[in-house]
Amino acid sequence: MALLPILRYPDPRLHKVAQPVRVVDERIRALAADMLQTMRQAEGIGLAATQVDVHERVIVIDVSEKRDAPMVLVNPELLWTSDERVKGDEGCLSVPGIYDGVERAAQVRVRALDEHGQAREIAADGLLAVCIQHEMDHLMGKVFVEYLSPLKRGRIKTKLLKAERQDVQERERERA
Ligand code: K1U
Ligand code: ZN
Repeated sequence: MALLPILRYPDPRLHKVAQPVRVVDERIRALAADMLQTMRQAEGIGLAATQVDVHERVIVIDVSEKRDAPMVLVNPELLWTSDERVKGDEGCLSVPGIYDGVERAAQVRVRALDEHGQAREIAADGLLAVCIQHEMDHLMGKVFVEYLSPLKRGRIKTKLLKAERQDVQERERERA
């Protein structure tokens, strides 16, 4: 298994649209295992392949309290979303340190393949429903900050670009 680098907003690769997986094989199982390890190490509850610069429709999620119930969703499709909406704060491993309110469907039904290529249907509410929608947005090239006002988004972009520049300078100082 390997830890994968997570792309950071505003990296343009976060806006690529992921392609369907043709076959769920060892390559996809290895990708999912690496993504789960990366998600756990970053203390996230979800991760989309887009965020690790792989543009295929794979997401991993674990919203369980003990983080011991991982889910792998390949080629996820939303079958149904409730009319009821909920607004809650979201974070994103590609937008570190930023949390803001996003409105989502309160309940969803999703069809996906698991890591063995078996078709599954999942009925979700609460944090799982929110996380599924957040990760499926990533596969469509959408980052949660795009739901925020242009003013907020601009401030977030500036802040993260500044942090990125500081990181680069720090690494250069360490190497010198
Ligand atoms: O996609 C990602 O970057 C992962 C993201 C998923 C997510 C979090 C909150 C709402 C919707 C989707 C994260 O895991 S960020 C970390 C985080 O916010 C969190 C961590 C532990 C418990 C609860 C939230
Ligand atoms: Zn995210």
